[in-house]
Amino acid sequence: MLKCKQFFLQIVLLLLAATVISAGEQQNSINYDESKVPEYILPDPLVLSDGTEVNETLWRRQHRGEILRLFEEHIYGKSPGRPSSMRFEVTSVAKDALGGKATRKEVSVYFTGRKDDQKMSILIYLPNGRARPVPTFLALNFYGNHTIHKDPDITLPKSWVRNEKKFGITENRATEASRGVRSHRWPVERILDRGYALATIYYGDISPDFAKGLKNGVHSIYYKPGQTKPAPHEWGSIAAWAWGLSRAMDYLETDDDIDHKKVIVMGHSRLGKTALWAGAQDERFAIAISNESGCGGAALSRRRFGETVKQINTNFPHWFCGNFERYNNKEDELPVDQHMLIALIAPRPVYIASAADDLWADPRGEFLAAKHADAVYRLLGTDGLAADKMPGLHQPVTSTIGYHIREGKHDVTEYDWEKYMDFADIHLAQNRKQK
Ligand code: GTR
Repeated sequence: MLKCKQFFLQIVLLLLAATVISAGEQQNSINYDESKVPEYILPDPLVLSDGTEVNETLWRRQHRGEILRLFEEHIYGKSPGRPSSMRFEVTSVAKDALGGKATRKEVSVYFTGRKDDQKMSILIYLPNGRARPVPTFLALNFYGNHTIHKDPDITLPKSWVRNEKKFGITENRATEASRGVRSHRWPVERILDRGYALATIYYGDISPDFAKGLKNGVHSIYYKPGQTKPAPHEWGSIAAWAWGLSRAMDYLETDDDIDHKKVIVMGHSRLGKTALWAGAQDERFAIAISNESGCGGAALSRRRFGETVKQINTNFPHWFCGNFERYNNKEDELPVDQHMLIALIAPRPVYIASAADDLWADPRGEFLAAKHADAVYRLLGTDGLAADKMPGLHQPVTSTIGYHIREGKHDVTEYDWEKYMDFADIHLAQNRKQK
């Protein structure tokens, strides 16, 4: 019996050692040293493969579409369009929410038109006492609409939620315990005071964020009989979340309280990647904002600094399309890099934000992608990015490509929001007097 126990213990120790070594190896293979960034050549968004230089007409008529298709085919996967039978239902309107400051609306989007099928819920806060329609921030959230504010009347999501003990989520179900737990990332009152509306959706309503979850979310509406996962060129989760943002835009266009020419799509981290992809594909978004989106978002993949293509495809195999795996450790073979994603948003304003301690997301790579999108923005007649060098901490750049890096870690702070609203004030040319 004793021998058996010792044997068992040895096996456990061996397994443990193996895990530590492989975690260590993984850690070592992540580069945080600027001097070790390999040399790389970025694809030029303004030169065709046969050497032809792209002028404004060629960009607008042809080349923009070609680049968009490369991102679809190799990175995010192709998404379907607007479902023909989709329906919206305003399920509640409270004109005296948040102590009278706001009108709160909740809207159900039934993707197939059927109430008992796939649906998402949009939570909207409109500022009271302001002329309508109002410009609006649209952003997905990570744990449910009820986590962005303590407001007791926000409906809890019914879809799968990631377990998080500190938020009181244990059985993949939202509970009362998580009301307001993420409110520090959502300065709702301040957004309203500055004359903006906020629309938010729980991203899991669109597609639950785990590899096997692609069976359950909106993907399932589109599978052919017997299909259980997307084909290698079809949409992964990020594309599905971006698709959800476009469906929200479909609704916002019908809502007279919302200035649908002034909808700003914003997101943090994986949802920052999503906001950029949504902004790139859907030209109805007036502004796109990426908060620390990193690898597969604003950061250049070829730098291989912090999170790499291989890391992200290994840890999150469902985020991108199957084809993206071809580029694990082969970043130089990618037909595009992320500066071209930003360029797809041109000439609409775009804001890229980094945090100094968030090296995993490669702040310098995020800035450089913004910088290398500048040529396209200038070709289309804007002032591009008004910074040659990476600015210091808390020195926001507010040209048509905006950028800041703040101190601190991976998060969304009030500082970030203030800068986004300043940027929106400038570029939507309104609200300035009312601040
Ligand atoms: C990390 C991931 C990042 C970023 C982040 C997030 O684990 O490696 O690319 O997306 O998650 O979304 O919070």
